[in-house]
Amino acid sequence: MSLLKEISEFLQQGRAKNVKELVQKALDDGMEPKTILNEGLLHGMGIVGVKFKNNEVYVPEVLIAARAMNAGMEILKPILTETGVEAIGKVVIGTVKGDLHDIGKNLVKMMMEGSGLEVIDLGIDVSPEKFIEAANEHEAQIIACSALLTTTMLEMKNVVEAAKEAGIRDRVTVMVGGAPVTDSFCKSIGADIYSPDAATAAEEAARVCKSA
Ligand code: B1M
Repeated sequence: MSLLKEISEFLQQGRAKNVKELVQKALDDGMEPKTILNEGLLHGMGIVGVKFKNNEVYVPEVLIAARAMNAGMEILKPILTETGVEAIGKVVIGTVKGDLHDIGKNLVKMMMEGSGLEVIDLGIDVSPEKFIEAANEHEAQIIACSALLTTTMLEMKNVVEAAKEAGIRDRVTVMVGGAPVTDSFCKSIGADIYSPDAATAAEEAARVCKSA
């Protein structure tokens, strides 16, 4: 079995220690970090997602797989984020109110840091008020919202509205993303940028800050 397939399999089984060891081995063998992420870790998580949807696995198994995913990401993070340059801008990021999914958000954060941005991570279940408070406190150019549920993505509109009410809408760019989010949804709620994946989100955020 190839190393990437083994990483994917161990992740699906929730074997964090094995995932960690094999990610390290893949790096030592000279494999590209992005290949390990996409074809090993994300491949495994994708299969868990399909099984979850089909009721073949349940919340505990998904949580254990998520823990294995994070263990692998811990090894990749320093390599994906090393830039050695001064921050080009500040981003406040969080998963919206009512939503506890943070793997995608963590990935976006990691990629943004790798693009030279300073990222203030507010975690999960973040209220619109908290996004605004942090954007003000840190003088961030970007508020980045992640949502994984069709119910919680509606909270993104409240973040846009809260920015308007706080009088900061014209100086802050609101970025949105997450599996159920689309470009047309982004436009419909008056947010600025939708990105389908972490790498694109990082590129877009860096573009915004460089052109500011
Ligand atoms: Co949840 N869950 N979950 N879950 N879960 C989904 C999202 C679901 C699609 C599963 C399914 O039914 N197929 C479904 C949502 C259905 C819907 O609303 N359409 C679902 C459900 C229903 C639920 C619960 C309600 C289940 C229950 O309790 N009955 C519950 C809700 C809890 C809550 O949030 N209030 C729940 C709970 C959980 C766990 C806690 C068990 C766990 C989360 C653990 C954690 O995050 N620490 C979990 C997981 C892991 C998943 C799946 C399997 C995987 C999500 C994931 O991490 N994917 C997911 C099924 C799936 O997506 N296939 C599912 C990997 C991650 C890298 O992808 O987050 O999409 P993603 O991020 C991508 C892009 O979307 C993008 O970049 C990343 C890739 O580059 N991106 C952005 C993300 N944020 C961005 C922001 C940006 C730009 C891009 O700009 C700011």
